[in-house]
Amino acid sequence: MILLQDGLFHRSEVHIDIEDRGYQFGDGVYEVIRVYNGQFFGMAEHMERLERSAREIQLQLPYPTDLLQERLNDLINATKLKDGQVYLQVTRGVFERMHHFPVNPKSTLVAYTKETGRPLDKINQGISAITTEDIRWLRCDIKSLNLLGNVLCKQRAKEANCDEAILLRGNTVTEGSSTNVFIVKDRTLYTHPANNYILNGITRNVIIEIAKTQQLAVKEESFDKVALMSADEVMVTSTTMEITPVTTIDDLQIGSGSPGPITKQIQVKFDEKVEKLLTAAN
Ligand code: DCS
Repeated sequence: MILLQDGLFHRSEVHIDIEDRGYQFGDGVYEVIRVYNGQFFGMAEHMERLERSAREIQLQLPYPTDLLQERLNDLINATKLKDGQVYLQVTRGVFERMHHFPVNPKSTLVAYTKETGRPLDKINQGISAITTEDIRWLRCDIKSLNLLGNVLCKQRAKEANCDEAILLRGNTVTEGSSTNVFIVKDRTLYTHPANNYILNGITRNVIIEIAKTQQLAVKEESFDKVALMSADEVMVTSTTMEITPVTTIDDLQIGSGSPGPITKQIQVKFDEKVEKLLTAAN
């Protein structure tokens, strides 16, 4: 089942126009929300970020986010989704192709579910990454459908047999192609500040909260490639990758070469939050 505007339909019944501005311009915003045991993780934060992204591109959501939450609940009930994710996007709707906004646009909202387990192998063993130039635009804080820069960077990683591309704007590490990046140095976590150069990840903020409860210092400060490569630990975070250690970057070992103690400590606390949902009766 697919949520289209405010109704549920079978996929074969859903028609997206070739002149939908999402299709032609990437003119829209999206969210990926994790579902554990049939329950949304961080729903309020995702709705808040969706509203912010929409506001920043002057896009009107078709209805308020409290209603949207109800519809998304209906969607996961209808699809009986237990473990997986919901992909949701809103575009500026259908109009004869022209760059500027149409008058009175009618936005298109689509959401669908996908069953996926947690990437436990990667979470436990770590991944390798490359560094590559951050070729994206200057409003990476907006969760826009325009992902070509991210796509090209991720493809580079794939061609190098790596799982993630860590992006460098000049000499500054911004984030991953689909993740936020944290480094640990002397028991302090560093991550790029939440400004226009990165997406302010929901998982990123959960990690910052966890670190604080663990008496670990967190500095939302930018750091350079030397700091990245000489970090004690590096981790990438996202809704789908959760907290994944990075053990090799550009073929060089990071820290001990295996997931580090601070990363593991934060993972344990993150798992406790997930476990709460996994054991909740519903
Ligand atoms: N940075 C970028 C560029 C992202 O695309 C994402 C998430 C993140 C950071 C992490 O944000 P969350 O913690 O809120 O997920 N990318 C989503 C995506 O496109 N697929 O999965 C998650």
